[in-house]
Amino acid sequence: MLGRHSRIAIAATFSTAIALIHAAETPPKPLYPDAAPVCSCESLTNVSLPNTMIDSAALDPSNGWCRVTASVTHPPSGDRVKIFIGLPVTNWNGRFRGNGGGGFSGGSAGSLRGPVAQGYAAAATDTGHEGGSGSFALDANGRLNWQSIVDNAYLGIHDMTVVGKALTQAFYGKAPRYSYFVGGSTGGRQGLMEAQRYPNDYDGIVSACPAINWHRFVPASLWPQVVMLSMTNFVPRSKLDAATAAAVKACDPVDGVTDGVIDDPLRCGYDPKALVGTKVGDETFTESDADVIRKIWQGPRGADGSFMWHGLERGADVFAYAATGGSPLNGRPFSISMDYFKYFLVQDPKWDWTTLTPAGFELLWRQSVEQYGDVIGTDDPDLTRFRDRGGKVVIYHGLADQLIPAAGTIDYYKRVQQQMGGAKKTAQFARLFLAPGVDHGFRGTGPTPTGQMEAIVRWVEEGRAPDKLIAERRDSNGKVILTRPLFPFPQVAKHKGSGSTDEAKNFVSRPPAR
Ligand SMILES: [Ca+2]
Repeated sequence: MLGRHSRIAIAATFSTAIALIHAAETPPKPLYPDAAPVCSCESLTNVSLPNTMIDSAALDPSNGWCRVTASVTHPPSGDRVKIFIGLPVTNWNGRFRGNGGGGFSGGSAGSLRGPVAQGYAAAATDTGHEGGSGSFALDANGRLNWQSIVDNAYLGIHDMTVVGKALTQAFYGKAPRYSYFVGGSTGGRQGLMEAQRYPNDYDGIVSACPAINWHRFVPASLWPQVVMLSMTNFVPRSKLDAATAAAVKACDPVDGVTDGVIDDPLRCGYDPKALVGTKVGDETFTESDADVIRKIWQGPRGADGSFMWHGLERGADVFAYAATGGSPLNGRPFSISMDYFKYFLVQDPKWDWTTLTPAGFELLWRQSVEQYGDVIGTDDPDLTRFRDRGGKVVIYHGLADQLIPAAGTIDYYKRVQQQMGGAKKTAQFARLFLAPGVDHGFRGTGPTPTGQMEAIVRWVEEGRAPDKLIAERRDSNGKVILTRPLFPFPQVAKHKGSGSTDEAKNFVSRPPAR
């Protein structure tokens, strides 16, 4: 029987990756020390904004904030983008903060708690539909609902930002001095979409494990199932885990520190054929098993061998996408990928994925690139307008991400560098930090990145760019037991050769080994 709980945990990871961002945050200092509301919370229902309905505005008795809900529509469509806003009554810090969602969920009111407690005027949105299903892509007649798709892809977050800032200004009598967007996974994608499409919305963006390249990587995430189905070999978790463990064992020491973490998985070429003939539990690892795992790591390829998309890095948990179990063994596609095929590509909620051939998969993948690239791809490297208005962005990604291959984010960042005048010029406003050994929720054998929010605030408000982030591991009592620096891509952290490998100060920034 397949572990139902592990599937739920993975889905939760996809949407709550960003929760970790708040863990070690220090509240930023207030920009307007005498800031106070200039009107009652309830009176915000009278604020008039185009195509916007203020549904409610009231003090929340549980925490004393002013809570507002609003809806935006786009005539002649009858769509309804719901917006949640939290305004601190006593300790507004002078800033606005937009908060991202996860998976197909645009965001939630629950995400406001942390930011508002820190004094931000904060907003989130459902981007036009409730819940985490992709079914909103089809209307009642089973046809593509483009308004709904566009609301989710980019328009909802922009609406949220416009309405959120306007209500902030109405409540305090002055506009927020700085605005930040923070999100992970889909939220990371939403942040970069804002930089690409609405560059005036935010001064600073924190984009964690961004679900950019959506039109390529989301359909690509069905690839492990396509491989196993077409080879009639659903590989059990024990063998997938054995291959991951063997790859880690082989490539871990290459970075100079044997700690169970592959610092640079993109240069790990471990081939699972080394396992062929060995025993994994009661079973023998076969040639075909090696083939399946090799193809999952490689990523989807066309019938002619052409590159389609990146696979998972060695060291990432292959089981997340394979999800094999049951008797006889079969696989279960990742829910977001499955919804995308059903509602966006095949446009048939009853579609049976087990009818899919590699050729059919390739066709649907190409349809995705063609049909949705401009809408939700979020891979436009031209950030000129964002840079020119003074915008700054911190992107970070776990190198053992089991849901979004980090290689896709690296690929995007390199294209930004190319488009924006090279590595140096790009580093003046956009930096990428790769975190070895951590997954989509920034958990794992490696330490968890911290201080991203402080980094972006310092960069935007004081002009001090982050030269590193510190990743840390804590024990069960919350005590920090290991720290490691993360340097801006492409630099990597290299142990000096002396001193504890558990202390960040013993690592220096180096170009990656080639
Ligand atoms: Ca290592």
